[in-house]
Amino acid sequence: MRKGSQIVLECLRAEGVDLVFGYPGGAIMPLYDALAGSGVRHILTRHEQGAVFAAEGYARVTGKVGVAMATSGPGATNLVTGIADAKMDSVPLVCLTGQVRSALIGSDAFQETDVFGLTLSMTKWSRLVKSIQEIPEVIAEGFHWAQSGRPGPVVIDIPTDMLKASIEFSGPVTFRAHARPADAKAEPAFTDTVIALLQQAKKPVVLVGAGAKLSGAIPELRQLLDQLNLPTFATVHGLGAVEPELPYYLGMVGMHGTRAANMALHETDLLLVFGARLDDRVTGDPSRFAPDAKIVHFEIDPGQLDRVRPCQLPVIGDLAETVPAFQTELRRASLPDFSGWRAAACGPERAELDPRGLAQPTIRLLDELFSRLPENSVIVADVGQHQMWAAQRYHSSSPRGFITSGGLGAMGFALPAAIGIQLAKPETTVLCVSGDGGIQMNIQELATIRRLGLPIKTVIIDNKYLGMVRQWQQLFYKRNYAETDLSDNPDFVEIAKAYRIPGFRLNEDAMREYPVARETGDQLDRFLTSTEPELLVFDCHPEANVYPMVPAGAALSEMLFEEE
Ligand SMILES: Cc1ncc(C[n+]2csc(CCOP(=O)(O)OP(=O)(O)O)c2C)c(N)n1
Ligand SMILES: [Mg+2]
Repeated sequence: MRKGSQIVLECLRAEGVDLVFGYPGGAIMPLYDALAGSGVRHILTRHEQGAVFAAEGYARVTGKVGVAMATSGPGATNLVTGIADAKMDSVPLVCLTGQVRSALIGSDAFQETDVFGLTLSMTKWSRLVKSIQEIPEVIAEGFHWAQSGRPGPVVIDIPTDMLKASIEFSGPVTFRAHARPADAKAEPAFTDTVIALLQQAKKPVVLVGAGAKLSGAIPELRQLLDQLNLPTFATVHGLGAVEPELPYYLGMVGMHGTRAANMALHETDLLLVFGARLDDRVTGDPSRFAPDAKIVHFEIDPGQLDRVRPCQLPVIGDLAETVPAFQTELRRASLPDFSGWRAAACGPERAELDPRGLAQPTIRLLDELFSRLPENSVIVADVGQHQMWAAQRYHSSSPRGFITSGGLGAMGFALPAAIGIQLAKPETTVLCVSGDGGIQMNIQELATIRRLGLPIKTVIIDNKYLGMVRQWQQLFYKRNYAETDLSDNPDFVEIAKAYRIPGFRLNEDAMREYPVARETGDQLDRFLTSTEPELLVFDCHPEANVYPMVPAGAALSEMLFEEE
C-alpha cells in the first residue's frame, strides 16, 4: 500500500527527477510530508514565481524537465507567469499543484482556483487528476509531453484527498505515444527542392533559432553551416549555436540585432530558417519582412509555420533528423558561387559601429566581465535594456550559455533562474545580469541563494529607470517619462548585505579608460572567481539607449543608430 503522495514521488524518481523547486501550503502538504527519504531534493524558494523560474533555469541549461510545485489557490496562481514563459520559449516544465479535496471542487472552497482552466491556454498538456489510480499514468504522460517534440509546460493538479489516500501500487508506468503522424516526418524529397531553390538564389541567408539547441543537433548544424557558407545570423535563443568568430556569422538579428544581420535578412531572396518561430521581435513589420525572400522553414512544430507569411517549403521534423539528411544530399550538389553576396553582406561597411554614446561604459563593463568568464560559463539575463546589451555582447560558442526570457519577456526571471542553473551546474560560473527594475521583482530569492550558498554572481545595471520603457518614451513618446523613474531605488548593496551577501558598487568612471585600470580588473576577477554569492551594482547613465534599434512597426532595414 502506498499513499498518493508517495506514488507521485516514486513516479517523479522514475522520470529521473531528483530536484524540484517549490513552496508548501495546505492542499499540497501531504506531498511535502512524504518528501523526506523519497530521493527527491526540494528547494524552498521564497516565492512560487521564484520556484517556477528556477525550474525553468534548470530545464533551459540541462534540456531536462524542470519541476515546480505549489499549493492550490495563490500558490498555483503565482506559477502562471513561469508557465506562460515556458510555453513561449519551449521549455520542458512540469508543475505539480495541490488542489482542494475533490468533494469541494467547484464550491469556492478556501484557496480554490481552477488551475486547469486558468492555465489551459498556456500549457502544452494538463490534467486535473480524478482518481488516485490514475496518478502514475498522468505523471508518465505529462513528462512525455513536456519533453517530446517542441518542449513545453505541463500542469498536473492533484486534489489533496488523493495525495492522502492509499492504494496498492505496482510501480511507475511508462507512457507510449501513438506513432508520429505521417506529416510530422521530414519530407524525404525536401533536399532536392532546397538545393534547387539555392541554385536559383542570388542572396541566400541562414537564420538559426532555439530549435538548434533543443534538437541537440549543434555539431551537425555547424557542419551544415560550413558547407553552406552563407551569411548566417541567430535569434536571441539561437546565440551560441553558431561559433561567433566564423567569417559568415553576422550575430543577432531583430529589433536590437546587428546592422549586418538585419540588412542581410532584409535583402535576402532565400531564407533558410532552422528552428525559429519568426517572432515579431525578429521580423520587424511582418508585412515588410524579407520582402523578396522565399522561405524554407526547418521546424518541429507545424503550428509555427506560416505565422508571418506562407513559407515556400516547410521541412517538418526534428533538426536532428532533417539537418543530417540535408547535409548528405548537399555534399553531392554543386551550389552557385555566392562569394560576391557574402562579401557584400559580411563586409566591413556592414560592420558594427563601436558603441559611442551614453551606453559605452555599461557595454565595456559587460565586455570586461564576459571576457573574464571561464569557457562554458552561463550568463542569465533579465528583461530590458541590460538584457539586449548582454545579448549583443555575448560572443561565446556555448549553445546553452545565454539564457533569458525571450518570448514572454518576463521581468524577474533572471535571479531565480540563476538558482536552477547553478544547482544543475555546480562547477559552472553563473553570471546573472539584471536591471534595477527586474531585480526587485524577485529580490527575495537572495535568501534562497544565501541559504544554499550558491556562488551566483549578480550584476545590477542600475540606470534608475525602467530603462527599456524609458527608451521608447524618449524615442516615440516625446520624452514623456511617465512612471518609469526609479530614482528612489534602495541601496542594493545594503539590501544584499541584509541577506548576508557581499556586494560592491562601480560607477561609470571605472569604465572610461581602456583597458580598464589594473585595480578594477582585479576587482572583477575576484568577483567572478570567489566561491561566495556576490552582487555588483553598476551605475549606468540614466539615458543610455540600446542601438541599433528597429522601431516597432518598422522594417528591419529601418534601424536607428547611436546618436553622435
Ligand atoms: C513582468 C513585466 N512587467 C513589465 C514589463 C515591461 N517592461 C519591459 S522592459 C521594462 C523595464 C525593465 O527595467 P529594468 O529592469 O530596470 O531594466 P532596464 O531596461 O533599465 O535595463 C519593463 C517595465 C515586462 N517585460 N515584464
Ligand atoms: Mg533599469
